[in-house]
Amino acid sequence: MTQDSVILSQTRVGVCTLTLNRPDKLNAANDELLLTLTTELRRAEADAAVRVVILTGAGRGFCAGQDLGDVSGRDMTFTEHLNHTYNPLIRTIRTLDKPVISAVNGVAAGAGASLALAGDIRLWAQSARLIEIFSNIALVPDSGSTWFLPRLVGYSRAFELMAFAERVDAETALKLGLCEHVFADETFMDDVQAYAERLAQRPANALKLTKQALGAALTSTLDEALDQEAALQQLAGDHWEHQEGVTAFKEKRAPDFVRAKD
Ligand code: T3D
Repeated sequence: MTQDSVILSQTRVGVCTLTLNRPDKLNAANDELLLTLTTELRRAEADAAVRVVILTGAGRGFCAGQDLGDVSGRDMTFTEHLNHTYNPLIRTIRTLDKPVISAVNGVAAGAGASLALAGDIRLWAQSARLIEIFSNIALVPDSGSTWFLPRLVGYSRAFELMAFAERVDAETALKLGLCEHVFADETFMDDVQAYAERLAQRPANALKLTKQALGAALTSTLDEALDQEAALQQLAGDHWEHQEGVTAFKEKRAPDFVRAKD
């Protein structure tokens, strides 16, 4: 476990857990937290021992968005600040060549809601809630919320959630498709770790390329997506993982995508 004042990092069985660590403020984000988190994500990407990354929060919150105590006297405009901190973080999550799980253990508000939505997979604790809270302080949703939310729930529902800063509980989030699974609070991080370890057994190269293909397809035409699939399939097909998958099928055994080598 590496211990930092704002981000805790621990790697176990191929799974790196990065924990936002400002529990007294529900992990509200200051610049140090945002920049350190981005650096830690890149570190996890470069570490061959890491196959899956979990983002979660210490204490009872996931992330309460921008630390509002940290704003006055700032020597950056809003635009500069977003471009310096939140936007690189969100881009890093979405382009990381490993799956990122948002493990939403508690309230996710403002940019914290964006962070909760940014993961490739979103797992929620029963008591988690998401609030597009920006309009309460007369700001525009940022850090990707305007991109993520309408794609998940449709334009008008997204607008309503943003306009009224509605609280979305876990049951509603599951119905709306804001999360894939909800786990009991008591066993949440054990359940998330077990899920992540299962994901870590899957073929890492194929998942990296799948993430790339899905990311591109979200903004492409069908023709472009077909071309992209054809190009990426070559990279997947040439990789040892593919050989292992086919061999395992023929030998009627489970494939070993972690230890098998070319
Ligand atoms: O570049 C830019 O700056 C623009 C980017 C903007 C991105 C954004 O995220 S804007 C949105 C900022 N976030 C908020 O407006 C959320 C503010 N927080 C809340 O409304 C509530 O705390 C929650 C609804 C999230 C949770 O409510 P509750 O009742 O569960 O907890 P609480 O008692 O309000 O908070 C617990 C503590 O955390 C409390 O401190 P205290 O009184 O015990 O010492 C509270 O002040 C602190 N806290 C919560 N959120 C923030 C925070 N401190 C600083 N900044 C926060 N965002």
